[in-house]
Amino acid sequence: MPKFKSVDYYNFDSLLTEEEILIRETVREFTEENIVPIIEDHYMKGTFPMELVPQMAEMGMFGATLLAKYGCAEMNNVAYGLVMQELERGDSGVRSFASVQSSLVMYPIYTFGSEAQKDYWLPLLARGEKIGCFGLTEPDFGSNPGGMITKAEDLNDHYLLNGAKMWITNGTIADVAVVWAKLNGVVHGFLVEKGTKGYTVPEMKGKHSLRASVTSELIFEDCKIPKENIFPNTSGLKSPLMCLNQARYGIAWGAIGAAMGCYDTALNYALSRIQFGKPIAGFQITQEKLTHMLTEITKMQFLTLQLGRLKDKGVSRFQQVSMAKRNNVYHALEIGRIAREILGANGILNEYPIMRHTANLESVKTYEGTHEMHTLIVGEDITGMSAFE
Ligand code: TGC
Ligand code: FAD
Repeated sequence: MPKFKSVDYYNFDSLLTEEEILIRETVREFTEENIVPIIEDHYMKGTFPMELVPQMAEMGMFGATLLAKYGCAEMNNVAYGLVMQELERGDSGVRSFASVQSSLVMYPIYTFGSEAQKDYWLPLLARGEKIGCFGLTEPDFGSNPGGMITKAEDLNDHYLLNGAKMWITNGTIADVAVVWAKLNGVVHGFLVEKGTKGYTVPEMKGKHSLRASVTSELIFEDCKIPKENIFPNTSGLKSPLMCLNQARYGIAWGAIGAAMGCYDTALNYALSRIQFGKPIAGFQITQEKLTHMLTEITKMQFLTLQLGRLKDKGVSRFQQVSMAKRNNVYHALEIGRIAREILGANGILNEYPIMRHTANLESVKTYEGTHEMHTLIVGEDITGMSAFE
């Protein structure tokens, strides 16, 4: 297959700094050399490519926006977003791994943790020597996490944790889980370490999507959690929702990468596949498809760049993050499906990345708030009326 060519129809790069471009190019090369050659094999086997983790850590991909004193790269949010874009052009599972480690594990430790929790965990997580996961969703509470039933009791010298989480990315391979549970009816965050008695982490099997990613249940049966493992600085459900903003932001960028991968593959294929005596790229219907794909990618780029700039200034709002996650994943999935059409039967083969990206995006559309949840979040913002209940 021809080497991936940058998708930049509107001179998007002129809005980036040299450093942002350099970071993007470095990760693009990493993806090309290290993810693309191995990912189909992992996807078919249903395994996560752990061999990528040390190099991802070395390149500063974990907790990339956090402080250097914890071993992090102190990138701005736009550079971080571009990293997510390039990783997801490789595979949504690899981007998910980096998202969870950064936005859902390191961010809450950094934001809500004690000094001791930060000093101990952040450097280890940044170096990829420890892996984390984030447990919010429960079997009976997905879109409505506020209803969670996982419960902690204060037994003076420790907390006792009971309950279950489901659909947890990295669960089985994680050394530490950030677990959200109710203590006296209020949501709090706890660090649950691998090996804690009563804590089991069965891997969930049978996925047709995100196969190169570990997804697990977390089960807590009378787990004794040391007192020092509660986050001291949380404020109810709002705290896990703040973590979701970070991850949703990364997903908005990541979806652009998956869409670019599908578009680039479809364009190359259309230029070389001959039917009725000419390349299928020369038929009007194919051109309409390519035009639609490129237009949507271009719109995504500008929406997300502006969101990143607002975030860097500290003025982005969570509803804006919802709009970008909703829009970009929706159109990335649409682009994946159109790309599959352009490749005809070849579109279903794992020789091309399209079916994998498209299947992955089905999960991405659901996790971190479903498309419908983001519609209602923006809808409430516009109208002042909540339509959740
Ligand atoms: P609600 O009353 O609306 O909110 C409670 C308080 O939180 C505030 N808030 C937020 N703050 C920061 N960021 C956000 N995104 C926020 N959303 C709400 C809100 O203003 C309120 O503050 P205050 O001061 O008034 O108390 O809460 P609700 O229970 O009605 O929930 C609303 C809803 C639906 C928006 C929320 O529950 C939601 O977002 N549901 C979707 C659940 C979800 O996204 N789960 C994701 C699980 S993690 C995951 O999927 C990881 S995938 C990992 C990977 O592999 O990449
Ligand atoms: P439900 O909430 O049961 O929703 C089912 C359908 O009903 C959806 O279409 C939804 O939009 C719709 N719906 C629900 N309520 C309303 C309403 N009020 N109005 C209109 N429509 C509504 N969670 C974590 O905590 N950590 C993780 O690391 C994690 N990783 C994941 C990895 C994968 C591969 C997947 C698939 C999920 C992961 N999740 C994780 C869980 C994910 O966040 C949830 O699946 C998601 O929030 C939706 O919850 P649900 O699947 O229970 O769907």
